[in-house]
Amino acid sequence: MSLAPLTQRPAWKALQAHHQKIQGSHLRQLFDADPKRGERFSAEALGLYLDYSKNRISDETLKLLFQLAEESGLKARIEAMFRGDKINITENRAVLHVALRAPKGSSIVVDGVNVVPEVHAVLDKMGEFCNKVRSGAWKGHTGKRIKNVVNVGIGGSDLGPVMAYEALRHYSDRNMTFRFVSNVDGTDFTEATQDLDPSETLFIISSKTFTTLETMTNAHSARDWLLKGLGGDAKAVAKHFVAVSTNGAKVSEFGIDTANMFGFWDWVGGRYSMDSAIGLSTMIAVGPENFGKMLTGFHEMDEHFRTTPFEKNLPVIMGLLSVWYNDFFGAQTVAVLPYDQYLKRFPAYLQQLTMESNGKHVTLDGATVDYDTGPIYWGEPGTNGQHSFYQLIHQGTRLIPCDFIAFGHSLNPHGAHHDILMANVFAQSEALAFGKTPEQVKAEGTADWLVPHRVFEGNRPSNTIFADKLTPEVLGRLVALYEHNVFTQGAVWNIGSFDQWGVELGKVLAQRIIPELADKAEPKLGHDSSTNALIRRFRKLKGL
Ligand code: G6Q
Repeated sequence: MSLAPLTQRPAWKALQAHHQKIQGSHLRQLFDADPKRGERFSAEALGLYLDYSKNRISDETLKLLFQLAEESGLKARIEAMFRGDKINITENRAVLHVALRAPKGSSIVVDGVNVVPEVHAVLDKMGEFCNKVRSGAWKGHTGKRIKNVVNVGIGGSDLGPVMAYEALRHYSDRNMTFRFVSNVDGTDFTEATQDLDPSETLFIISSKTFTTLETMTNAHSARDWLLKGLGGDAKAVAKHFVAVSTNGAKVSEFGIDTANMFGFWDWVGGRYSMDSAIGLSTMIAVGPENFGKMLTGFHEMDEHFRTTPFEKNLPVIMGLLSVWYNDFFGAQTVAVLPYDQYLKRFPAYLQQLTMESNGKHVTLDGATVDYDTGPIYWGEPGTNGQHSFYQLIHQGTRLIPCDFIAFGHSLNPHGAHHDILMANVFAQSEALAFGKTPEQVKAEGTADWLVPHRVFEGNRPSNTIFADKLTPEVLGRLVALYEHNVFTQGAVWNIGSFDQWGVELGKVLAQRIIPELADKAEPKLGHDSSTNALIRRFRKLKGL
């Protein structure tokens, strides 16, 4: 379908005019004018309640944003993704993370093949393997059971597994230790393994391509570490290494038996792969049943996104609100603030999901955009952030839309802790929206000179996502909510959300520099004067 350029679409133009009118309105006025606003501007699905009333919007804003989604062909794009069309056009690939959680018996066809049975075959194989490891039936080279699992991967092959392990730790086998090695900095590997016994340690080498420099470097160090610890018998590798990859040839070359390889497909993007075999560490930690529940949660959100009218569609609403702030208010970031310690790695996970997907400056047709795309996502769990960067959100000069995530029940109830936690999350969105006027500050007896410092302007927008408690299903729904939120944004901006060419240049340049750092003979450096000087200084420090 050929689309009008974004800034030429009627809804875009109408939103520009509308923004002029609404930007002067304060959330105080908007709430005063409609006593039911707090309930009216909410949507609920699958146990996730989204309160989006504390946004700088009116019924008219929403109407125009939904119209923009229509004019942007969002519906057709959603259908194209679910149908398995090759919507990742720069890599000529389908984008089918939704197939990873499709129930047994359903059908999604890619290049004439129904991929759902393949997905379930891998899940079954993962399940069998996990059960063997968890029960102790899988023995290490010296006959001991596996107590430690180390996932070696980076980017999409690391951030999802780390986040999911932390998020679902409550459900994990506490007799086992899980570690994650990603950085090529040798410190990461050393610290992750220094207290582990090699005879009880299993490495999962997670790499779609099995060529990624960081992961291969760490994988080789892991093999050296293991062989050194177990007396050098190369046969030990078979019992202590498994692979998650799409590249069987490279896996064999490394020395891992492909019987112990768990596959996935080129239609799974790295940052969308935590529910594929890349989640093997998650499955070992929480068991196949809980992993299955997480997949059910993902699938439920997929169906919600695919079938629900935009007005009630959680990812669509959130995606459009991001567009609203990003493009009309000039907001550069979105803060994600989970009020649950188990979600401490969720913002880091979202950084990749959102910014690698929508950090693009050309449209699908290759034209340079004349509007802003992907906002910067960041955050920390509450309440820690409150004692750190919230100051700027409350009283700084920048507009920072916030997503608060909260739960009705703690997984670790402890006296008054949960009430205190929840009081804080409710208080923060209230303070951001309504602030404190000079009159209110003065009425407290504050000296005149101090008043400006103690005024809170308010009118700072936020969403609150509220669920009962953090279960595997809820985690699946939450991640899929953000995946489809990102999809919605990308569809409006008409950009390719599923490639990541921007990570290539640095990789190529690093490969060129590696020998220049190691050469015994002074290399002839052909970089700019800054890079040349840095390389020379490093070589000097190395004593070369
Ligand atoms: C994610 C990216 C990227 C990728 C890593 C690891 O969408 O593609 O983060 O996941 O570069 O790649 P491998 O799994 O191939 O090692």
